[in-house]
Amino acid sequence: MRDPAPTAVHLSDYRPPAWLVDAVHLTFRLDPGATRVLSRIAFRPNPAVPRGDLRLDGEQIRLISAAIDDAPLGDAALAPDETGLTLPADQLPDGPFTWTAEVEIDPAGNTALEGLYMSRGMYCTQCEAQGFRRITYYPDRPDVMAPFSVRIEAALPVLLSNGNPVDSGDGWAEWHDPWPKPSYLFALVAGDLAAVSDRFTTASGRGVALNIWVRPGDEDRCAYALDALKRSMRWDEKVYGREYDLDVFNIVAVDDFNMGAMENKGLNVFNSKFVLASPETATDQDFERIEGIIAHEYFHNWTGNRITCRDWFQLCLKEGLTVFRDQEFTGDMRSAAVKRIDDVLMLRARQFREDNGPLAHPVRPESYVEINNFYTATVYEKGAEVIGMLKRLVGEDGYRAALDLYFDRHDGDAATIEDWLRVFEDATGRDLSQFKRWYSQAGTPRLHVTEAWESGTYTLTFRQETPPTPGQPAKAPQVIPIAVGLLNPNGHEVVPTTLLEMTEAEQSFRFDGLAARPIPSILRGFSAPVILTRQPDNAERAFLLAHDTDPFNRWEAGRALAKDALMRMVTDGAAPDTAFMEALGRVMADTDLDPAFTALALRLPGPDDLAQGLYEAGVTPDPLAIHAARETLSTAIAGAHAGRLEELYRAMDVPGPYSPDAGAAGRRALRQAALSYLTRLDGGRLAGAQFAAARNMTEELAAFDCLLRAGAGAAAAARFYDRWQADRLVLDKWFTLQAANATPAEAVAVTRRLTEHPDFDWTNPNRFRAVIGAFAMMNPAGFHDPSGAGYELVADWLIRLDGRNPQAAARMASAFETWHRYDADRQAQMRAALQRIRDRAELSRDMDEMTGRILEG
Ligand code: B3K
Ligand code: ZN
Repeated sequence: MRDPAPTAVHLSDYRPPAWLVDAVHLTFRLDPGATRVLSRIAFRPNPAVPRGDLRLDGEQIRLISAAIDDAPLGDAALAPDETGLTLPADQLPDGPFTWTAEVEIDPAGNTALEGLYMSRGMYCTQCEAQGFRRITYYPDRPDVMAPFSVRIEAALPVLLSNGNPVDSGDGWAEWHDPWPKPSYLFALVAGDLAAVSDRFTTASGRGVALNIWVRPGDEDRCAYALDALKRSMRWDEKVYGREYDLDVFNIVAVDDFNMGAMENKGLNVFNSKFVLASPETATDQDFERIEGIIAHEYFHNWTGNRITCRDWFQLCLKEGLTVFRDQEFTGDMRSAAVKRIDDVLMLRARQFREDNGPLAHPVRPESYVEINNFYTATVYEKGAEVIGMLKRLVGEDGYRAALDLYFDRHDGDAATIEDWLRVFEDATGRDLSQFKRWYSQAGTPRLHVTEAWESGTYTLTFRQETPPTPGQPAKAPQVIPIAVGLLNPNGHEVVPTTLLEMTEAEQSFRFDGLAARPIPSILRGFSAPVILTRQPDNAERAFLLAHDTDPFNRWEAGRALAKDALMRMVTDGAAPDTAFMEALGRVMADTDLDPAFTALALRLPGPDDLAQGLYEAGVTPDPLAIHAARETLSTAIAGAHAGRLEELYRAMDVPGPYSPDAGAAGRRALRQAALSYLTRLDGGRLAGAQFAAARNMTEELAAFDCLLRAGAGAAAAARFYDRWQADRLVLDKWFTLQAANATPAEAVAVTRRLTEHPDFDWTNPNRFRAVIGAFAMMNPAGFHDPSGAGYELVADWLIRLDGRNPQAAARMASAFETWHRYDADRQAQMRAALQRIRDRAELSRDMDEMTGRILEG
């Protein structure tokens, strides 16, 4: 049945709860098809608001019985609707009372993977954002916080919930979480699991037992996650003064999971992809992501759990801040410069794309139909950028003072963005009312620059403008921190990084006393999430690539050269730009550079980045032409630098046992970049040799990738499959690379064939993403096939998935968010595919909202 007519929830309608919860006791009698949940909840009237009804959310659960203060409620008093039940104020006791209820739920039949569900024989939960209401009747909103006690009964060896273990026996276990928490942080896991354990002593001397729970057999793949956890715990103590606050910290790896991981208090649940790693099965990139996600979920213990969100509109309060914190952590563990470049690549690829299309929304949205649709790049990544800007504006000390105040003032609270900004104002004396627009205005500001030079004075004039976004036709000027440095024509820095604070629509900044007209390095470190429209000539870009002291802008200059070369190839049929290739040669020859940085410089702008750039420049992008230009330029680079590439390939070999550290990973990244160019010259000879002799998954997968791209991957694909068919996570990579690398002409057929493979278990979110997600997001030339067959294929699968797992399906609908960029035929095909999804008889609320917004925006 189609979901009931979706209604939007508005931030402006927020009302505090009429009833608060003092304690929650839950008993679970686990059974795959009929789990019983007994709840005992102590309610009391919220003294801050007038007496009111008590609304208990509940969906897809069968109410068996309920009582108030142990007096059973008859059927008449209990009339649940589709989404819960309301207990009218006049039928409730005047003061505190206890609600008890027994309900039955069906974990095995729960394919949405929200609430309590089963993953290959294991029980697990996912409650954020609104999954708890599928477990029992409860005020399922983040501003209702309570301590939880949980008893689990099941004939399974491992029974876990939040907090500290209290007691256990044969077939049962009890847990108590003393820290008041909202229901979205509740978790339960039960199954046949093995632990890899360690201990951590906090700065104040508290001993903490650390466990990573996995399926028996996976124990040898947990060491890195465990190490990353300990480093995260220490880092949060050192950098933010935050200690862990329970006796145990449990992490569980689950195979069927809709997202990356979940920060449930004391019991993090992870997609197994972001826990399990060994040198043979995981790449350097996997190791880095595991480190970052382990840190992210751990950091949520303070930014998210101890201080949570008042309502879901405040999601960026915990997500933007926690992303910012995990970015800082990775920057400290690895290279800060390389991390910044990686983050900006991701921001532009995902958030700018979102911000410049029909799904654009503010970092703090003002309304939603399905909150799960708002776990977006804007809330997460732009949310983190906004915090980075705040930190730049108030400085290191101001930031630390504000954060200390935040933790002091709001520990135990369900807080808002207003609370967050107020601690910065109180700690630093700054007025942030204009800055607050970053939270309410959607869209990526364009920053235009003009320069003037007159007798020793150099003036930069900036003009900001943000294009209209859905529901927001006009924008007011925002506070833009612009980090600028100036170089003299000899390449020496004459003005070191200076932070200009732009607050007006148009504003000038003067630099006096200069001997010669300087070359500006603007937006150093990508100091604000804006699009700088300035198009310096290529000589200036090459100059900055050679001399800028800011590593981000140095890389940015190279990227601008590459982008310009590619865009001219696409629009004017230009030949590969020799000046760009020479500049790249100089980067390759510079042995002072961090290999990880050089590897990034060798990576050409991605197809989606180019499509965005062309559209921005008023040109309708043709994905096939973009693909062809990238191919041609890559081959030209290989030809022009064959000797140097071979030398890099040899020099960047990392001998000895594998270590995932940043230094070794950076060398391997550069070596693989060289291999991918060299494959264009030798048809895959070197890649074939590397594939045969690979010492770790990083080498094996990179070689396989090169062979596929060279059209010489059939034998490698067969071998890789034979070797790894029993390993779910590695097999996902096998699927992904084939869908992502198929040539434009073959991509639809290849992807369709992959979906017919016996190992294509589309009900597993990782596997579905590995094939359909990879095709739709990583193979734009295939997805945008002029016949429309790529859109059809993805739409068919989204229709199918929507019936089973609406959240995962709706997320992937964003593959269509770029329809407005393309030619009339493609636009019509993309819109028709979206419409076909919408015509589905049982369209989910998730998908209804996503496709509706994409089509209307
Ligand atoms: N907070 C979770 C995301 C939950 C998504 C719900 N649709 C993971 C994270 O951001 O850490
Ligand atoms: Zn998070």
